[in-house]
Amino acid sequence: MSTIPRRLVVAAAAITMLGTAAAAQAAPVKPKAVPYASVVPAPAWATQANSTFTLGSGARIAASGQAASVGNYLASVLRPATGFALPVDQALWARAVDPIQLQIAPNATLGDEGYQLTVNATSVVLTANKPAGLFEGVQTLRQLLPASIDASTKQPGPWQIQGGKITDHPRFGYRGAMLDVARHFFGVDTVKTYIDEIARYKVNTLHLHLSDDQGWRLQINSWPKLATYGGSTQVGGGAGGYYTQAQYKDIVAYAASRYITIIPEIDMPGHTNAALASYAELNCNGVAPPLYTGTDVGFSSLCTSKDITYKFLDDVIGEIAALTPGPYIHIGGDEAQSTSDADYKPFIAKVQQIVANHGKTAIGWHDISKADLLPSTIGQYWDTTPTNASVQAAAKKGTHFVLSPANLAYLDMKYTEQTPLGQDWAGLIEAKDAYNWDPGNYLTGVKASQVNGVEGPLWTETIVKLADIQYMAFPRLAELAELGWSQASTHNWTTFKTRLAAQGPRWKVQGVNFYASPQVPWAK
Ligand code: NGO
Repeated sequence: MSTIPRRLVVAAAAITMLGTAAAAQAAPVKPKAVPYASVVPAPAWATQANSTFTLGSGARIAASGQAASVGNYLASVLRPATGFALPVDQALWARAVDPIQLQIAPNATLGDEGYQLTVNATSVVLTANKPAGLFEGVQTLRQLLPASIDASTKQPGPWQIQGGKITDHPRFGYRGAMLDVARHFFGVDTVKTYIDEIARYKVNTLHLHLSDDQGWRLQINSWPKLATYGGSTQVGGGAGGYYTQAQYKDIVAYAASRYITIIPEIDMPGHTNAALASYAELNCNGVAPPLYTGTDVGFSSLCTSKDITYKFLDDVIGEIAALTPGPYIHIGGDEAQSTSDADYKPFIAKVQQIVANHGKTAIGWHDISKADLLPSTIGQYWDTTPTNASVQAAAKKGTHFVLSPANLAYLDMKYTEQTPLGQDWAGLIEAKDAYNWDPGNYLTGVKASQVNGVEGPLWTETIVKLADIQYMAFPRLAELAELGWSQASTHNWTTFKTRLAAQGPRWKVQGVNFYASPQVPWAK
């Protein structure tokens, strides 16, 4: 029998463990340069060289003229983990001597968002036609650094980048995410965090679903009760909320600094209970219904026969157009089950014209293709089968579409039956399902040239906080972003899943709550 008191044995074991931890700290595993083949979305063209660039503590970033703001952004995302000062030189002489150089340089093949990245032992040179291209190139550069670069506190490094060259540009111009802030309201900070997370994957559009039966989420000065009363609750009966116009402008400006266009949606003529509850005169019977906190759809409709309805819409769309620099206003148009087709078609025709009168282009869920559309009006496809007669008929007349098939692109669908959040009406969408389709040839009767791109909508009936948004969006939004950006020739689940796997450690470092799908061989 041992004579050593038990509590001393435990203490000794603790000391040994501490010793082991200290030893592990003394010899940290050095992060290695990342292979080019792990970048998401896959670049159009990439080749690796045998050299390695090391970002040193004295490094400076040259970014003059139009490149300056992206240079400042690059420095700001690299400073926390490196702890380096990374001054940004705006003088022209800096181009030749600084190790990191961002330059605007004409190159016809790169378009508005393309870029070229050249890394050798002594320099990293990023060139693009436009600042947007530099911004997308910076996202690639971040992924070529070890995952610890994404930490918010100083990490040991070394900060190496594999030598090589990338020439990259997107397949589709529209690469979007949608956040439903109506079913549950999300504050400005949550939206900004989501903007930063989607920007990493070269998503360039954030569609905000600003109104629905359960809530109206944007202050409208000419109809103030929309927000103060119509925004006062949400699914389940919580407090709801709304953005003041100043807060909305702040979101728009923040998104613009990440080269993301905000598309505001006011859903109509259905999904309008919050507005109908706020103003009795918008109802055909002149009686305001109570606020609604359930999750049914299809029960509400604006009164399409009243003049006041169009005065209301002109005021609302006018205010939103004035607050929104982007070219689009989304008019919803989905699930108008309480509006007859005879009322629905002229209503949509009138509203798209109101949008045009305010200098914007209308987008609507593909249900609007039942109506006579202006050549500029865009449909957003959300059905679960690739064939739809009115979509085909509109396409024949030239309508363009953004693709969000609910059984492939809806971020609120569960991954598996066990997923604690989300819905399953359109099916389960595991990681492989989200990737295994081609937006270019998905819709029957719609040519690839009529597909503007893809969007991942996140409806929030069951989503209440940032961690929920992240869990449903990642990895699937990164997958959809790849379908939107990468050339069709790169499409291959077997190689893609390894690239996607490299994102896992990055999300962990960033504190992004993602679904660790068993279909993906996540990197440690
Ligand atoms: C549908 C419906 C939304 C729901 C969503 C849930 C469209 C365009 N309208 O998509 O109101 O929130 O499904 O998945």
